[in-house]
Parts: sequence; C-alpha cells; structure tokens
Amino acid sequence: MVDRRVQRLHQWREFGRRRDERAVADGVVGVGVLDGRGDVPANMLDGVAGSRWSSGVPMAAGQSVTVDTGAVRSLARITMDSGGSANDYARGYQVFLSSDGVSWGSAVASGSGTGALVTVDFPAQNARYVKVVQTGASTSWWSIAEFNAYG
Ligand SMILES: [Ca+2]
Repeated sequence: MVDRRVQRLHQWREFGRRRDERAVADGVVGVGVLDGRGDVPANMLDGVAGSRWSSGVPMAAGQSVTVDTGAVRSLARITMDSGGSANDYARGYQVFLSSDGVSWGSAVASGSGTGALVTVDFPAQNARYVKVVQTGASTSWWSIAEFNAYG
C-alpha cells in the first residue's frame, strides 16, 4: 500500500505577502499511497491549479501526504485545494508537524473537509515537515491540486 515516493522541487514560491502569509510548501513530498495514474506528488506544489496529485484509489483512513517546507519555520496554517476535482477533498484529516521528519508527536489539528478547499489553522509551531493523515473514507480518490503551508 505504501509507496514512499519522494521528489525534490527546486522552485520556491511566495505569494500573499501583503497579508503577511507566505507559501512554504515547496519542498520534498512523500505520499503514503500509490500515485494516481500519473498524478504525481509534485503536482500539488507546482503552482498550477489544473494539475493534481491523486491517491489513485478510494480515499481511506491511513493514507498520508508529507511535505518538506525546506527549513524549520513557524507554521500555523495549511491549505489543501482539490481544485477541479472538487469531490476529492479529505473527508477527515489529522495534521502532524515535525522538525526532523522522524518525530511527529500528537496531531496539532484534526477535522473534516466540506469542500474543494480545506483550510486548517493550528497554534503556530516551529516545524519543517507537515504530514496530513487521512481519517475519512470515500469512493472518491483523494486529490490535492495545490498544497500550501503558511507561517
Ligand atoms: Ca498543481
């Protein structure tokens, strides 16, 4: 079940600075589910709404997505946008943070998606890695067109 595909992206993307928010999700991505038929993990970080990563299988508890923001930094929000695959949002999620990608501790947030754009706020914490674990289930695939993290 677990295909720990990791890809490094070299671009760095910033936007929304007028709101003192900065996208920091561009980095190494690992997904704990099989890639969906060419919907590779890098697609969730490429800044293109029309490209997506997808699970390629029905959404199920235990599937996960891990993003490396590139450095330890204060994080307080993530967004997962399933874009045009509007029904592929996470039915349930837990968010974990880590400074080293090894030790994760307790979930900093949990909840249920209700639409294509899932925004998750949590108390600011210094971390480098973000892992989202699926806790829901659906006949739909889990797709993320764009994943972002904010300080
Ligand atoms: Ca994309």
